[in-house]
Amino acid sequence: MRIRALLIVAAATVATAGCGNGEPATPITQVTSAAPAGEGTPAGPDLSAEEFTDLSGESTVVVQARDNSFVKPYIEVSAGTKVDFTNKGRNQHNVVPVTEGAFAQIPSEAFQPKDQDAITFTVPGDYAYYCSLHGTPDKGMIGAIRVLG
Ligand SMILES: [Cu+2]
Repeated sequence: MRIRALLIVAAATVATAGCGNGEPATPITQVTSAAPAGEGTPAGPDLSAEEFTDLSGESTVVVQARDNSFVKPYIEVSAGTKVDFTNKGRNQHNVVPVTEGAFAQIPSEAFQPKDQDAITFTVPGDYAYYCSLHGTPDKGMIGAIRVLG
């Protein structure tokens, strides 16, 4: 009897949770979409001349942060690939998308030496990033993930 009563309470809670104030629930996803190029897009690196290492077909790939560069800096992956950013350096780094909000940035507090943080890229597009401690959006410690459709 006691268990059944608890289940009923739980079901009632679930039923009301979604419609509290009438606003649609906002899905939380790590990767939203690559912002379209054009007005309002911050200046990023020109990727047209860069050689991208083809890692398509892998479910997980690793990008190392060293002192002070990303290895490999330009990679091509399939949609849905998990990219493990690993700090192999002796200094803290960070991973900041050039297009704000293109993906969740990895702050330096979470990217000390030996730290690893994964970002799964699901939406095709180019995701340029940089370490703001050792670079700018188009110079220094920079890289890009090209997500294929
Ligand atoms: Cu850095």
